[in-house]
Parts: sequence; structure tokens; C-alpha cells
Amino acid sequence: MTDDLAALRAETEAAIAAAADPRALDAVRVAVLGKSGSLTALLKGLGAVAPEARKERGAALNQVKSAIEAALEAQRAVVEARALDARLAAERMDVSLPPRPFAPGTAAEGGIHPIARTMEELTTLFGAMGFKVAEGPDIESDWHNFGALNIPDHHPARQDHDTFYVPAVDGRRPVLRTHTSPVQIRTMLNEAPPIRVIVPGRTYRADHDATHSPMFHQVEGLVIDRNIHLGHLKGCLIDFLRAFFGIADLPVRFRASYFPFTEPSMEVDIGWSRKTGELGKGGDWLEILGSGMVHPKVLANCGIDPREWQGFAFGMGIERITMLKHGIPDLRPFYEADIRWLRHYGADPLSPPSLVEGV
Ligand code: 2NL
Repeated sequence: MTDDLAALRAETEAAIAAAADPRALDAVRVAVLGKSGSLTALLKGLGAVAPEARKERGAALNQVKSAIEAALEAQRAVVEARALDARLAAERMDVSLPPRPFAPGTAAEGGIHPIARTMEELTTLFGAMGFKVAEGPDIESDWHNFGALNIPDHHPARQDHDTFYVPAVDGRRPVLRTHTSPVQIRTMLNEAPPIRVIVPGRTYRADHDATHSPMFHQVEGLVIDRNIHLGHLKGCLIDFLRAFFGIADLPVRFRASYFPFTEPSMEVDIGWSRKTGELGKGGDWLEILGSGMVHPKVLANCGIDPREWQGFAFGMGIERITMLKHGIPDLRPFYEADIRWLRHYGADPLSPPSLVEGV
């Protein structure tokens, strides 16, 4: 090997070994093997070499070229591994650290909206009792919202519902659902019993004052099985109310009432103090939800034989139970996206939905 070639090889290998990152390494590659690289120039000069020396010179050049390429490749693996190690060290995090606590009033951001948190709690509590969550459209047919529920055309309940109507299509006038019941109707139409669902969701009524919003939230529940009776309804709702409000001995009272879609129907009251607003004691009663055994006509409307299957259903307002649970005095800020209100009443995003005493 001629001296110039040996020197080039030694110099290049030293430069490769000194290259600390992929960029420096690439600069060496370009300087030696690039278009105007030093070794490339020697290879180009091969034509000018005397014919008898050309073969030997060519072999020597190619040997050096291969050696440099191998050294480049080896060093590339070294610097890439080093770069990855550096990145791993820089981006290191301790996944075993506890979450930063959420301090109401001090957090830079808000919290989980109380409506969302109540829905999570409902899903958790009823989930533990074997209920699935069902969802359906906000824009409903008149039949799913009223007809199937045994609310005929001129029934007073229709007026009570202050329905928002949507412009007619094909001669039919859709409605914004006035309750979540149409979702239970769809569940009964689409699924064979036994059925256990809760339906949390948005509902709409043309009513707007200090205690009513045109959009609000309800949760309804439906259980259909063989031999379901009022005892199941009472046990389920008493367990739910005590777990949700976190009061193990919360007084619960069932009072005869009327809904077109249940027979018999019952309103459910919980014990509280009218004077202090405290739940669970005080000797007064507060109406909290409506319930009843599903009307046989409603079952039949959904293709379920009421002689074989029975069920119970219930419904309540999510804003209302949320305000009672957390002592929130005013309905209006629920929809105002006020960060100060969210900081105060929002839930810690890192804490699980409270099961309180559990079911
Ligand atoms: C209330 C009362 C209630 C139901 C809702 C229901 C649904 C079907 C069949 C039978 Cl598909 N019943 N839902 C039953 C009783 C009461 O809600 O005061 N809600 C705020």
C-alpha cells in the first residue's frame, strides 16, 4: 500500500473514532466518500495510473474503501446508541410517583364537571349492580318519545313536557327527546330480555327559569326479567340512594303516584332537614325520583310478552341529585363554563368517581 493511501486510511479512521454524533460522522463520510471526497478523487485518478500498476492500485483503493465503510458503520451504531441513552436519561420519569394533589381553588385549571362526575358515579354504582349503560339519539320520533310509552296524542303529559319540535320530514315531526325513556324503548326493541340498563343523557324541554334549563340531564334505569316485583325496585333504589349520597341509614320513602308508562307508579323521597338542607336527618321529606313497574302496554309495544316478563323503571334529574349531593345552590352556572365555578365544584381528574360506602 502506498503511503498516501495508508495516511488517508489512518486519518479517516481517527476522524471516525472522534465523531461523537451522527452529524459529525456523516461529515467524515462526505469528506472521504462523497462526490468530491478524498478517496473518491483517488478512485477517479485510477485511469491515469500506468496500466501495469492499475490492478494493484485498484485493489488497494477498494480495500481501503471497504475498511472505511465498515468503520463508519460500526461507529454509527455506537453514536446512535449513545444518542438514545442520552435521550432516555433526559426524558426519564418516575412512574411510581404519586399524582399531584388537586387543591380546589388553587389549581390552574378547572376540574371534572359535576354533571360528568355524577354520570361516572352512576355508571360505577349501577355497574356494580349489573347494569349496562345505553345511549340513543337526542332527536327522536314522536313514537319513541311518547307513543311507545303509552302517552297518547292528546294526553296532558305531552303538554307537561313542553316539547321542542324539529321541522317535519316525510310528514313526521321529530322531537328533541323530553326524557331518556326512548333509549329504553330502543333497548327493549333491539335486545331480548333479561335487560338491565341505565341511560344517562341530555334531555330537552321548552322551559327556562331559575330552576329549569331548556337542556338538562336525566338518568333512567330499566330492569326486565322474569318475576321482577316491587321488592326488587325498592331494594335497588334504596341501595343506590344510600351509596350515592354516602349516608348508610338515609331514610327513603315510597309514595304512590302516577306515570302513564308505569303501573303501579311511585315517587321516592329521601329524609332531610328543610331548614338546614342537610340530608339524612331532620324529619322532612324531599322528592328525589320517580319509579314504577313497567306498564304491560309499554312492554307489549316493544314486542315483550308481559305475561312472561316484568320489570321496573325509574328516572331522575342529574342536575338535581348533583346539587343536593354537593350543596350547589344555583342551576345556571352548570352551563356557563365559568372556570372559577369549575375550580370550586369540579372534581379531581385523578381521583376515581366516589363510590362512597359502595353498594
Ligand atoms: C321522573 C320519573 C320515570 C320511568 C321514568 C320508564 C321508561 C320506560 C318504561 C317505563 Cl321505557 N318507565 N321510565 C318510569 C318511572 C318514572 O321518571 O320523575 N323523572 C325525572
